[in-house]
Amino acid sequence: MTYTVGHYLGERLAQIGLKDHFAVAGDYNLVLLDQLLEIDGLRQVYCCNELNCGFSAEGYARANGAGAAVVTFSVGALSALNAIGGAYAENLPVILISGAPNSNDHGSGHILHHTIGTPDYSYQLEIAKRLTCAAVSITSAEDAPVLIDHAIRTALREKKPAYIEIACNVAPMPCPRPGPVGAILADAPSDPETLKLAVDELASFIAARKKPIMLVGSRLRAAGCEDAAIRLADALGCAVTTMAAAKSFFPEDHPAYAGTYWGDVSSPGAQQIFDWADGVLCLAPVFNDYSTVGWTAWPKGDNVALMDARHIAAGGKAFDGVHLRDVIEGLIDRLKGQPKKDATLVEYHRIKTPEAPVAAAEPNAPLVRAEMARQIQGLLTSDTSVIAETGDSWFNAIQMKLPHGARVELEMQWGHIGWSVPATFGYAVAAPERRIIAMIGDGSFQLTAQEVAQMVRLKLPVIIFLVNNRGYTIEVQIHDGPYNNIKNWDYAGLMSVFNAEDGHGKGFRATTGAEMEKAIAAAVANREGPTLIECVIDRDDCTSDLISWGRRVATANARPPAAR
Ligand code: DPX
Ligand code: MG
Repeated sequence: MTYTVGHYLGERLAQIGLKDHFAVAGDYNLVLLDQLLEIDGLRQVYCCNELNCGFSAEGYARANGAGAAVVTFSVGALSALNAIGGAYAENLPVILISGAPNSNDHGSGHILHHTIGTPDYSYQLEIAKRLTCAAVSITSAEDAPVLIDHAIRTALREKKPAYIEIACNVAPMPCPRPGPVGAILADAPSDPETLKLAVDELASFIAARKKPIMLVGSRLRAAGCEDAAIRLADALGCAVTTMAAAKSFFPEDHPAYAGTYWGDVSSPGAQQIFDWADGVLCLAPVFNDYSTVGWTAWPKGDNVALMDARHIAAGGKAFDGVHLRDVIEGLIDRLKGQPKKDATLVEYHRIKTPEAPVAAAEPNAPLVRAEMARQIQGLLTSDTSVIAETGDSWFNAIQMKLPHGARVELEMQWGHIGWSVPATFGYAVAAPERRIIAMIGDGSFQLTAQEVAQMVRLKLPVIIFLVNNRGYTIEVQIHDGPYNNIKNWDYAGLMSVFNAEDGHGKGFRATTGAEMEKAIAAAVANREGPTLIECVIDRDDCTSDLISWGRRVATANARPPAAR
C-alpha cells in the first residue's frame, strides 16, 4: 500500500492521542477521508453540519486534550471556523482540516464551485490565520510533513486551534512516514535564569503578606497546572477561590476550597474573603467583562500577582518564557518548612454561613428552577461531567456542589449559544466511561438540536436537561424585547424524529418535580442512547445571580461613547 499525505496526517493525529476525528463529507475532502479511514485506531465520526463538527471536536478536546474536524472547502470550512474561533477563545487545540481545490487550479484563473466565484482561493486561509495559531495550505506532497507537523506542534504548545488545508489531489500522493511523536510534542524549557527571578519575586510577594489567597483561572487546565495548583495550595495553606469559568479546575472537596469568586455573584463567603485578603495569586485568569461582572470585580494593582501559562507579573516586574508549572514547582520548593499562610482559610471558615440543603418541592407542584437544579445536583457523581450552555444553565451549573472528580465544562469566553449540544456529543465520544449531563436552554438548543441525532447513532447515554422557559431568559434580564421570545417546540417529541427506525433515544417532558424524578430514573436506566428531559419552568424563573450579573453586564454594555 502506498503511504500518503492523508496517512501522514492521520497517523500524526493518532500519535497525539486522538482515537476519533469528526467529519462532514464534501467533494474536496472525500479522498482525504478515505485515507484517514485507513489509519488503525482512528475512528471517523460524522456530524450533521460543519458548525457542529467544529464544536464536537472542541468538546472532544476538552475531554481528551486535543481534537480534529475534517470539512470541505468554504461552504463547510467557513461554518466550522466559528467553532474554531471558540476553540481559540477557550484555549483548546482543535485541528481544523479542510479539503481544498486541486493543486493545478491554484493560480490558474479557474473559477470553482463552493468558492466565492473568483479565481483566488486564498481567502479561507487568510480568515483561518486570524482564528488559529498556525494555518497552512498543502499543495504538494513534498511540503506536507513539515507543514502538518508545524500546525499540530504549534496547536499543542499554544493550546490553540490550527488549520490545515490540503488540495484534494494531494491527499492521496506518496509521502514518507512520520517519525516519533516526540518531535511534535517537545517544548522549549523555561529559561532557568528568568525562572529563578520569577520564583524569587513571587516568594517575596508572599513573604510580604499576611493574608494571601489563591484565585484559580480558566486557563489553568490549558496551562497543564491543575495538579500543581493543588500542591501549591497545600504548601501555602491559604484559601483557594475559583473563577466562574474555572469551575471544577480545583477540587471542591479540598480543605482549602473557598468557593467561586465572581464579584457580587460569588458563592457565599467567597467575595468577603477575597476582599479581606492582602495579596492574590491569580493562576491563569481571564479578566473579561463577564468574569469581572461588568468590570466591577477586576483584581489588579500591587496586591495582585498574575501567574499565566508562560508569563509572570508581580511586584511591578514581568517575567516571560517560563512555564507556569516550573514556577509553581519552584515556589512550592521555596515554601517548604515555612509556616502556613492560612489566615484567609481560617477566616473563611469563620464567616461562611452554612448553607441549608434545598428542600424537595411538593412533588405535584409546577416545576420550578430550584427544584430542577436540586434534582440535577442529586445526579452528580465523581465520574460526572456537566456541560452547561450559555444562559441560566451557567448559573445553575456554577452553583452545583461538585463531588471529587466531577467536572463542569463552560464556554464562557466565546459564549456561542448552541455550543453545548455538539460539544456534549464530542465530549461523550471522548469519555464514554463518564456520566455526561448537558444543561441547555430552549433558545440555545434550537441552534444545534440536530446533533442529538448523532448521539442516537452512536448510542451515547447522555442526559440532556432542556430548560423550556419559553425564550432567551438571560437576554430578558439584560435587555428585554420581542426578540427574546422564541417559537416553542415539542422538544421531548423530537427524540422520536431522531430515533427514526433504529434509535433508542428517549424524550420526556417534566412539568412537576415528580415527573422530573421519573424521567431521571428512566434516563439513568437508558444505556442505549441519549435521554432528553424537557423541564418546563416559568419565563422569569431564573437564578438571582443571573439577575444581578445581568444588570451589571448591561450597565457595562450601555456606557455612552466617551466624549472626544
Ligand atoms: C442569547 C442567549 O433559552 O437560555 O437560560 O433562557 O437564557 P436562557 P436560552 O438558551 O437562551 C439563550 C439566550 C440569545 N445570546 O438567552 S444567551 C446571544 C447570542 C449568543 N450566541 C449566538 N447568537 C446569539 N450568545 C450564536
Ligand atoms: Mg430559554
